[in-house]
Amino acid sequence: MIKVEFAAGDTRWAVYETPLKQAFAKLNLDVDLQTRHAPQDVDYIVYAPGSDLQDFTPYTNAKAVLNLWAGVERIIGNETLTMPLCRMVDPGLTTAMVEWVCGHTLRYHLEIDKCLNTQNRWDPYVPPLAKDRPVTILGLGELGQACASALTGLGFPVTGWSRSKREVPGVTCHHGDQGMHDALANAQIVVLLLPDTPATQNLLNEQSLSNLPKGARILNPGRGPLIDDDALLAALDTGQIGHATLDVFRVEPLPLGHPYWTHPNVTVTPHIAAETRPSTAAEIIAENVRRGEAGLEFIYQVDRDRGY
Ligand code: NDP
Ligand code: OXD
Repeated sequence: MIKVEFAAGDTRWAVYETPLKQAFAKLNLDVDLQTRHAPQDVDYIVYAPGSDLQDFTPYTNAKAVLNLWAGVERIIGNETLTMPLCRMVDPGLTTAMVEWVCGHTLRYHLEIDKCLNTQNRWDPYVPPLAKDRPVTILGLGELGQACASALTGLGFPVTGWSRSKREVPGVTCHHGDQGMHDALANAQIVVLLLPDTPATQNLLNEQSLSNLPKGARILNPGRGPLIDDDALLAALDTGQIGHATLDVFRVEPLPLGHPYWTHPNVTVTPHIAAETRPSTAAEIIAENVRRGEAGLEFIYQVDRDRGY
C-alpha cells in the first residue's frame, strides 16, 4: 500500500481528504492517506506553506513532496527537503486567475470606478475599445499564458515577458532584460505573474516604473516582493502610476497601518486571486503519485536552480 502523508494542515484536511481519496481511487491507486504516518514509512507528502512539517529529515523514504500551492518560495529554501518537489498547476486555480485578471483589467479598461462614483452627475465617458488598450503580462508560464490568451480573446493587444523565449499565439513575446524594457514601453495595464525568486525581486522599481506610460495601472497577483513598495508608493503619489490592485504582499496579512490600506489609488485584495481547488488539484496530486509508482517523471517538478 502506498503511504501518503497529508501535511497541509487540519483546515485543508477537512476539504481535501475526500477529493484525494476519490482521485486515488480513480487511478486505481491503493493509497493509505493519513495525517500521522510514521515518517520513515511515508512515500509521498502533500504539503502547503505554513505546515507544521518543517524538518523533512525523518522522511527517509519519501519519493516526492507535492505542494498544493503554485508558488514555492516558502519551501524551496528548506535544506532538509532533498527529495523532488512538485508545485501545483491546477486547472481550477488557473481558471480563477484568468477570471481575477480579466475582471480587474476590465475594471480599469472600462473605468468602472468612475461609474460607481457618479454622485448624481450626468458625465458621459466613452472608454476606448480593448484593441486600443495595451496590456503587458510579466511572466508567461501556466498562469501568464492563460491570462494572455483570455485577454487576447477580449480584444486587448497583449505583450508578454518571460525569462526564456516563449511563443504564445496572438501575443507579442519578449524575454531578457531589454525585453522587459520593450514589454513595458506601451503598457497601460501591467499584470505581474512571476514567481518570487532572487532574480525577480523588486523588478518593478523606480526605473522600471518610469519606463511605463504615465498613468499606467498595475495588477499584482504574483508575489509581493516583485514590487519595490516605496517606489510604487512614490510613483502613485506623482501619478506616474494611476492605480494598483495588489493581491500579494511581502508580509501577509498586510499589516494594519501599511500605506497600501489607505492609499486612494490602491486596491488591496487578501491573496485570493486564485485558490487551489480541491477537486481538480487532487487529480494532479494523484497523477504524480501514479507517475512516481510507475517510475515516470513527475509533472510540474520544481527546478531548484531556477527557483521555480
Ligand atoms: P510558472 O512557473 O508556470 O511561470 C512563471 C513565469 O515567470 C515563466 O514564464 C517564467 O519564465 C517567468 N520568469 C521566472 N523568472 C523570471 C525572470 N527572472 N525573468 C523573466 N521571467 C521570469 O508559474 P505560474 O504561472 O504557475 O505562477 C506564477 C506565480 O503566480 C506563482 O509563482 C505564484 O507566485 C503566483 N500565484 C499567485 C496566486 C494568487 O492567488 N495570488 C495563485 C497562484 C500563483 P520562463 O517561461 O522562461 O520559465
Ligand atoms: C499559490 C498561491 O501559489 O495561492 O498557489 O499563491
